[in-house]
Amino acid sequence: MFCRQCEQTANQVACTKLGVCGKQPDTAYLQDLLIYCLQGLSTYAKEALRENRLDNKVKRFTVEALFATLTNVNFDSEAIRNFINEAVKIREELKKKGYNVKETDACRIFPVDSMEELVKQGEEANRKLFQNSSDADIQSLKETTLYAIKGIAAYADHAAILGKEDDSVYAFIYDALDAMQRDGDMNYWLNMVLKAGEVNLKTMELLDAANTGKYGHPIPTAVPLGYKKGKAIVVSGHDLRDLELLLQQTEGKGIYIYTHGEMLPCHGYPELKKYKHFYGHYGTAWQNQQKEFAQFPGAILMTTNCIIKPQESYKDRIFTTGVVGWPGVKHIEDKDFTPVIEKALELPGFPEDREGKTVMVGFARNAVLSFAEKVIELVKAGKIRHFFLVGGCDGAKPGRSYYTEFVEKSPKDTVILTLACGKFRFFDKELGSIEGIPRLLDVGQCNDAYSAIQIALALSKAFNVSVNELPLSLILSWFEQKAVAILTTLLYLGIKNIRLGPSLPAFVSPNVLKVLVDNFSIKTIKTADEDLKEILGS
Ligand code: FSO
Ligand code: SF4
Repeated sequence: MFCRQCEQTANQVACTKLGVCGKQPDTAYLQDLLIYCLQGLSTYAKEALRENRLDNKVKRFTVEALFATLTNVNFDSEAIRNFINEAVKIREELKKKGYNVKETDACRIFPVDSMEELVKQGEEANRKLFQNSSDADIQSLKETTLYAIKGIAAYADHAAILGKEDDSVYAFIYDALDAMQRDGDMNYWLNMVLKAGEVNLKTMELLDAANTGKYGHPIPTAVPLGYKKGKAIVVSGHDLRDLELLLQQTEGKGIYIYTHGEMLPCHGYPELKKYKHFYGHYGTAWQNQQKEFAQFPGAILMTTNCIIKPQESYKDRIFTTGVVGWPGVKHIEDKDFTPVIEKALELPGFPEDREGKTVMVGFARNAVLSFAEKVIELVKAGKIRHFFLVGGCDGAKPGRSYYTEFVEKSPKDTVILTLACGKFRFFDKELGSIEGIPRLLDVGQCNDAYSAIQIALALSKAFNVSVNELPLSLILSWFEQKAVAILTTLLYLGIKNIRLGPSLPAFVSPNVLKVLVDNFSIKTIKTADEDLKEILGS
């Protein structure tokens, strides 16, 4: 296998024997074959969409299939095989419509029945996708585009589930997947990366409209970290609709619902927080799930990334849904969560109440902009010196303690905006407030990066300066492909001086890095002390 799509890739080069994430080589090859088949499908779908003749089911299928190949989403070879077969079936149906396309090898591949042979086809696809290029820079930019597309697909899927779609997003996905099979110079591919950023912004806007349209604008809400005596289900991943359905299906059943990881911000949405049995938050970020789920006395539901190998101690009480999969773990196909509910009722639940700390969520764009005037006043009066956006993914590497230290050491006249699961390194810290404005503002999930961008744009408008001139620094942590998509959006918006860690993507070649440094002054994190000093000048 050869996979280097995420931050924890082996030796910061590539996973070649087994994924550090637990992905088996066979599954990795099948995922590559799926991407390859999606490329072939895109060659026709692109034309069909241009002529407005593409069935919506095909669009939805495409983003789901891409989503399944993100890090920590689907480890089930059988599920990936089904996606492959479906992709080729759709491609053949489109082919029959007689579009005038320039066919590629990926337009002609047919999956074989034997799993062993199918994996061999995947090996060949892997070579073509990742090891065939004589130009490391083009390869690097093609991969950056591919991973950004995977991130876009994840956001597009979330938005589509709530009824928000836009053909321009699908059109870009098909165009880019088709283009990857062809040539193009460095400039062409640099533009493609920036275009991915533009399309991702549009996709995140759709998702923001979908979430706030359906569940209301998040409002500042205190979320208990303790628990209630009684039966329990913990929900992880990112999907608001799955949580809503579970809340509806568990109403009056004597079960408390807890969030885990990136589901924490769900407590801020009016249409979700109205459920009395939607109690609190359990645990921290995804990489701690094995320990945390083992201790949870109820059922567990994984709605999207990030699942990691379920331990024997909870394998019979964890469930997947949507595009998530793990071999041998019960998958809820039809959103009837009865098996999860029955399992929770069988299990002991928490034996007593435990009062814990609380954390605040709900500082998305609407809430923050409601006190923007006060913030501007405080900035003008010198009471707020600087804003930091400390956001992004969490992960297992020790270098990530940088982010905790950075927040702990940030001076008292600075405000920290945060989003995504990286915040679990400091989400329960008491940072106090500045004249009533909390110093730590949780904007939401990684899926809410759009909200953070809107806050930055509103501040830049209020101060009549560009975002780059604001007293704002972006301190980002990345892990998987949604973060790649967000990064391309920040580049598209011309945001400079981003500090990125804990390490640079292995798929960024030295020349591509040079372009990023020369044009966007992108930096890797140093130490918290050094970076704070460099930013604040003291
Ligand atoms: Fe974290 Fe995982 Fe949300 Fe990522 S849960 S690491 S960017 O999938 O999605 O922040
Ligand atoms: Fe390795 Fe990340 Fe790929 Fe998993 S997703 S195989 S950890 S690079």
